[in-house]
Amino acid sequence: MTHYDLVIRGGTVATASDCFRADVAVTDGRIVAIGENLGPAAREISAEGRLVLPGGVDSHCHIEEPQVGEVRNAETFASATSSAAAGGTTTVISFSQQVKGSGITEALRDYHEKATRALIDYSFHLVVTDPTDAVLEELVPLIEEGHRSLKIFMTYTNVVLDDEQTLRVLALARKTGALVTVHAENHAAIMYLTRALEKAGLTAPKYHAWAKPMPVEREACHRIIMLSELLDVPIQIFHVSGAEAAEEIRRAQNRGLKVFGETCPQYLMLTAADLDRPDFEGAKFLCSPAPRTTADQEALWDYIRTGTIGVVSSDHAPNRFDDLHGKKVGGVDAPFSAIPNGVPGLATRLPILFSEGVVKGRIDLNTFVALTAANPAKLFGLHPRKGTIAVGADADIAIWDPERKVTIRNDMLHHGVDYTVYEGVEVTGWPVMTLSRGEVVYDDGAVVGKPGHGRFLARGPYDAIKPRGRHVTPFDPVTGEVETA
Ligand code: DUC
Ligand code: ZN
Ligand code: ZN
Repeated sequence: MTHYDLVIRGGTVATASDCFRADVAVTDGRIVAIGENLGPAAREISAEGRLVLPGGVDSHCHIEEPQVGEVRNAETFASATSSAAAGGTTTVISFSQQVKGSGITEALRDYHEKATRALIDYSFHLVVTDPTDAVLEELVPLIEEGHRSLKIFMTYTNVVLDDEQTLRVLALARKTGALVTVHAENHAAIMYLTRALEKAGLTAPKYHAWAKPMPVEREACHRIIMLSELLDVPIQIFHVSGAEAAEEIRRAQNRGLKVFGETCPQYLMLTAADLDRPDFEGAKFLCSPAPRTTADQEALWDYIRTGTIGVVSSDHAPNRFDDLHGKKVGGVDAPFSAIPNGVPGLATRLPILFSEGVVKGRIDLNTFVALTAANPAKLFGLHPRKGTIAVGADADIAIWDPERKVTIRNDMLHHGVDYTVYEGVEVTGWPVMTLSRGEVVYDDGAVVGKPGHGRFLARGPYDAIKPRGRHVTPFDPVTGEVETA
């Protein structure tokens, strides 16, 4: 007689806090038992010599976003989630865009429709580009129905918010219970530097890093921290690229503020020198914030180890390279300011971090699980359903061969992009099987999941988004109340 739908036998289970040898039993898509010598199951998978890890939670990826001008997002939900699964990730959080001047609801409904083709579970951040009274009102029921995170930009023409608009979004997040995620760079400074570089004839991809130097990121981090402190709203700062920006977050955290930091593998692996590769190849590495220095990379590892940076996401930005709707939208002589920003990374996020982090001794295995699964799940209200191996959790599991040596090639990544910034990089450790709610979606090189298996994850109110209840003055600017002594 079988007891379970599935047992994964004899692996080393690792969570954000523990590491132990055990069988993991699954029934109806959930983990129902963890222990030694669990009873028989309809399907048995041997994990001898393997690691059994929670599937990754990638809380920052750009998937099937609407075309902007001539620039096309190279993924569908089917391709992007295939790629995620191939890299051991089982949950993605992507972005529903508000087109300035139009509402949010319709775009969100369209986006939900597209996402029904996902192979793995997903949730959305709502991008707010135009926080008018009407838009803010429209957001309330959308947040309440489970879209518990907003995204705002401090740069990029067409989407940038000024400080007053930012405060309006922060206030709404406090009132309704949502986390605000932030792209932090100083827009006016970037525009000024870009124009000055163009005037000087310095327009090759490498000058992207000169138009967006660290001070523009550091200042924006400082400012968004100040604005969020004024209204007592938790925030996450996206894609921290180096020491000075991370230091702003550390100082805020030391003062007790709920400011969370994220970085991405590209900031641990690339430097500004990569933008200087010949034949327009530098465009492949162009992302914002810009890649920095090797000293910044080492500093980021320190900020990861000490917990200032708690999440490593991909910021998967699927612009094809050899494509007039991708990196070459402005031609191969285009100035850096006309090159779409971003690098792909859904499939490589976990193997790069495992190899560079765990195998090279920079972080331990529990920290790896925390950074890539447990922490993003907690920060975005998905824990303990996602991000851990525990009885009652969804059976989202990645089985790893910790010793497998793989030379990364674009054609093994199952994404819609025609390049990877890690082409030819050798890593140690690779996921050999990925399960989403107990279904195998990736099996040793082959994506075997079905589009439509993935489900939307509605998120209720949760701990990380609770305000601290402390105000800069006795006046709470969000509620209008005055504290009495
Ligand atoms: N920067 C962004 O802000 N978004 C997508 C990719 C990138 O590099
Ligand atoms: Zn960004
Ligand atoms: Zn992004």
